[in-house]
Amino acid sequence: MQTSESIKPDRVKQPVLAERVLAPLGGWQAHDWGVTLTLGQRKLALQAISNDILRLVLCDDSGHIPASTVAVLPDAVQSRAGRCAVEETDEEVTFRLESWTVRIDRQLGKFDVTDSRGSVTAAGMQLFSPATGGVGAVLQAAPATRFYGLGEEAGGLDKRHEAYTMWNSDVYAPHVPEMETLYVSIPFVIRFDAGVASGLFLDNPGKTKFDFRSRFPAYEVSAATGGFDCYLFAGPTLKDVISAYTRLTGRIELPPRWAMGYHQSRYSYETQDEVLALAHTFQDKEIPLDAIYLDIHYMDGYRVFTFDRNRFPNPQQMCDELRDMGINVVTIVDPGVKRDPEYHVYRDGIANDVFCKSVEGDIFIGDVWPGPSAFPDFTDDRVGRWWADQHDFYLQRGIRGIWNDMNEPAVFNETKTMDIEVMHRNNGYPRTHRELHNLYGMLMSKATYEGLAEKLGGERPFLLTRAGYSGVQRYAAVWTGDNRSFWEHMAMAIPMVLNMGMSGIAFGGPDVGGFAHHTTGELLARWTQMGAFFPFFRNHSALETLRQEPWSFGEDIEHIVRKYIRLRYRLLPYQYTLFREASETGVPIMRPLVLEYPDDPATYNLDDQFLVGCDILVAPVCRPDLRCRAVYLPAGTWVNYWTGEHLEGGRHVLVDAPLATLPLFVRAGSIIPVDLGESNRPGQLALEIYEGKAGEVGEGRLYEDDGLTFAYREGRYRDRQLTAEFHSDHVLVRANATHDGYGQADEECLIRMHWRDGTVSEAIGCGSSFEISLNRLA
Ligand code: MIG
Repeated sequence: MQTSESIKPDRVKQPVLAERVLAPLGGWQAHDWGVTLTLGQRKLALQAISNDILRLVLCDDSGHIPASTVAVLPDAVQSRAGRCAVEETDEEVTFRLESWTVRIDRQLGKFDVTDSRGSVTAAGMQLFSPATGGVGAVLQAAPATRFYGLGEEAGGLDKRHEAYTMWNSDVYAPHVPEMETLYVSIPFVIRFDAGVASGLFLDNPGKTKFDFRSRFPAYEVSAATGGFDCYLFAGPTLKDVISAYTRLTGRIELPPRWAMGYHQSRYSYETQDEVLALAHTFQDKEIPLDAIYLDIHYMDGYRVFTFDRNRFPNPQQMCDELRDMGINVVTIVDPGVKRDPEYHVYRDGIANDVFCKSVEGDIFIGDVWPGPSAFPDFTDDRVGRWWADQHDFYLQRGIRGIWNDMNEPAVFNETKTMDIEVMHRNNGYPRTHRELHNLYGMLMSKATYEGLAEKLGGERPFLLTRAGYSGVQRYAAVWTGDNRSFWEHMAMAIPMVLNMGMSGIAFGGPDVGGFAHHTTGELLARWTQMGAFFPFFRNHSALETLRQEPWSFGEDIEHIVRKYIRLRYRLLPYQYTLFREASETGVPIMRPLVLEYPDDPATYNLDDQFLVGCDILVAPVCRPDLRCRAVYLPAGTWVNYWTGEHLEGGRHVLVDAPLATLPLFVRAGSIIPVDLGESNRPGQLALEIYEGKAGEVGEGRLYEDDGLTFAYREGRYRDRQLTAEFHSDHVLVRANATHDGYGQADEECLIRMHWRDGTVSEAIGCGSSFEISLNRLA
């Protein structure tokens, strides 16, 4: 605990800014892939990857371009052979690579990068080597510049005036806005100036810093170890930047439908009987549920890939019984393998030489739940495959989902992690843990996901991870770790998950209800209302905290919680389509308003409400006893989901929010596909249409497949373009299958037209494509 003494004047350290700028510009050499130039003592390579991606990378001491990390998809960096044109003046040299222009001040080594549209992607950029080692860059921005992205960080939406350190850390407490580091490191930032966006990704899995405070309005990105391998992304829109970044580092895979449902977790459901009783309670209370999580107590003395025989005498039978109820089991898997010569996984690991070692060859042993443990070296593909094979243990028992925890990696010691001098094998290019720290969790996820994908025989895996690095979105959903049952943590989950979404991690969410501390009925109700609209929707709580299953606080709260869990299932066809879109384009499912309304400054740091796709606006209540709240409605007309009232946007409105009501709006003119069954098994499909202005055409999309397998990759899916042409007395609704590889020809779809006056007309659409006119009721 700190006291006021810690800020005694003589203890405040002055910031050290001593550094060596890489300058002046020396010679250069054009290659068929780009250009290398000499800056001070170093060589910098410029490589145009595409019209919207430029790579700037410092060569190593022998003048070679270092290999990209696993974050970058190998196919994405095949730079196009392109000539580099050079123009010189006494002061500057201009390099033109494809559509990119890099203009460098000879003396200062300072450069501006402009994209094909002439838009500045990096201004006044200067590379330097800090006195403390490593390498960094200073870039100029304007006082009004906004910064988004940076993955999972605490604090608000706009990162201006903040500073973050990327070093994956197990932070049990505190998750306060000033936390500079959390479990996940995404060294990617989007810069946004008056509606124009560009991006920067520093691909370095060691410790990196992003500082938007110390040199304001300039900012600094730096790496403590390793090289400087940086990608710039052209806009002009935020979506363009996200799409370019995720073309480079990958997009989410479409998860199984059950992964998008409601999940119930607890540290821990401790016995087989408890788990089955839990499932039956959900069934009896008609609260849909897709997954139950088994936290560390299921194991035999915390040994991964084992079950405690007394607590779980027959896991297979348990899983079968749950499967009949439509419920999946997700087991936690930590990386630490107990050092125990009588434990087969440890013995096998030793026999196969898979554990992390020092350069001298000693196995690194760190304390975690099972006591002294060894850690697989996931930097070696061979080890990844060994780890994946261990999962046969779960698959054989009917378990389909895996939850990776403690993979920063967290260790119970002073530094909270692995010895930084551990020498990772890294597929034949050994590097210290210090240099690769932030990759550990992502590589664990990669090994697990790839193993499951191979073993599941065509079924899509579901994996949840706590730690990660850029690219982790290809393998796992990410939850935000050990939050607490505080209203503040509920509120902070919004900008955290929004920024994760803008950083490629479209599938994320917090522990609903809060993990540590004790929730209340009111907090659980409000948090479930909100959580129902996040991509990942799991209620999880810690040992010795008050129970927080939906029924834990009496019937009134149970009623509210059930209503919103069911609403989640009702809207699943809409969400499912958005998951598909995220997997295709990288554009997140859950969006800050600025993504859809980039010309509206009122949205630039708006982080207490959000959009799901572009048609649903959610404004959660994040304070106790509050029964109404101000909601910002952006331009257009918005329909109050509960009352049907049409409201003009471009302003704040005060909205009623009794405890059972989440302020929820639907864009007028939108077409929302829903599932009237509201359960974890697919039911009757319907389209809810909200009247738009006469003369307007509303648009929507509906993507469907079997929800479980990769068959969609072979064309077994149906994708429909939906339109609603609004006329004064009728609406013309069209569904047009742009791909028709799934579903029956005579399948019916209910159409519910919500007129502005509150009346609803219904009709039935038949088959994949149809056209139907519905008249306004007299
Ligand atoms: O706190 O496995 O973030 O979700 O329940 C110690 C026990 C370790 C941390 C995870 C939390 C999980 C818990 N784990």
